[in-house]
Amino acid sequence: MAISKQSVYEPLTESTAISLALRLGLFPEGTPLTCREIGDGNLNLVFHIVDQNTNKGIIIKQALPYAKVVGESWPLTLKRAVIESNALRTFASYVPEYVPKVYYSDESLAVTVMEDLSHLQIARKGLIEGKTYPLLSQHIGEFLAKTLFYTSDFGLNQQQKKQLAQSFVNPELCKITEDLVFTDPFFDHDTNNFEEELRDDVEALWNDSALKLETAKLKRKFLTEGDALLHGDLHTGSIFASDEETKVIDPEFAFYGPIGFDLGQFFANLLLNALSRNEEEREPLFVHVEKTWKVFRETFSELWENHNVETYAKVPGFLQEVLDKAFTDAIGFAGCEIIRRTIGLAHVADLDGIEEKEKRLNAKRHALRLGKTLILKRESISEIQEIRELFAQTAE
Ligand code: SR1
Ligand code: MG
Repeated sequence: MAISKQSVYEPLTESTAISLALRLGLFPEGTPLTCREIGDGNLNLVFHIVDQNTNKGIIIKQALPYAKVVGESWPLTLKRAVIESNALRTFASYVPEYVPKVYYSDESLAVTVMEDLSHLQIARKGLIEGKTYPLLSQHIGEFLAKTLFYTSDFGLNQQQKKQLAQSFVNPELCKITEDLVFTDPFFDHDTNNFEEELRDDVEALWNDSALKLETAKLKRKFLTEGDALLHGDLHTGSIFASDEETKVIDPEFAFYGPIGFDLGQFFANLLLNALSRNEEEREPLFVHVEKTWKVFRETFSELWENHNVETYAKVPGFLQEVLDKAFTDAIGFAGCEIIRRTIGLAHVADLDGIEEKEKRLNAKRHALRLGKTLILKRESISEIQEIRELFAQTAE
């Protein structure tokens, strides 16, 4: 679908978003439409447009030329909108059931028009309310195994893979992750944000050279390894869910990176939710971590056996080597994500929303110990069930 004249970027309002939807022919002229800006993320505008007659809607997402969470002082490329719509389309070619349909995208307006998922709930919100989403780990395990396998050198021939990787070079958004996940929280940097009562714990972390060395190794993997097309920001706020359905949204951080990264971010955000719960309510989160890995491993292995285009695929031990590395890296990346969501720039409502101060501070101290342990011990962890043991051991 094309719009008649060349679009010029300007941030949409609720009223110009309706005009755009009509201009695109997504609703017949004269349809009674309502529009609300519902973006609650760190970076973008999100408009929900609904036909009052049918109650059917669409979403128009627009990138702003700066990071909303900080303000206009932090300029940010609009190209991320193209990355996002292309990533959604690429993922849809492998797992259409796990991503919203993209109806239209426009590079100059930095918009992606997509399926309305308002019958689902953002998984972070639901998990904070105590929901468990029984199929979440089955779906995310499959989503990750298929998208990572089919965009890697195991699922694509090397020429196609390199061309795809080229179209997902995403330096500005990767830099956000390099800084906010892998660097700033481990140094006394002005982007950090934590309660003064945590200062001793945070300073201990800044002075821990063993931790810094292991984090440097993980950052290097993120900087240099281009295994497969990643979502790049797979926290529970990037997932819509219900008891039956799961949809992954917001892949504006997509790029070619290490296979374990998305797994690690997802594990971390499940564990951050577990940290916010009372002990007796944590089990569903541990089960999700374990099942995500199990489903990922089984699905990836099945694809490896039946669809691998790499000549060395059948060499005994190669699959195990790839899985072992993804597992170890994922645990380390999870540790970095837990630490940065606790003391870095972008927090999570799971922890910040704990109203009672002592309880919140204790959960955050536990998060810092758990994150550090996952980074330092990742190479000696061989079974996913060990994560729940480390969670318990780092409680006090
Ligand atoms: C300035 S952006 C802060 C965070 O929000 C995004 O969702 C990413 O997680 C990023 O690190
Ligand atoms: Mg996002």
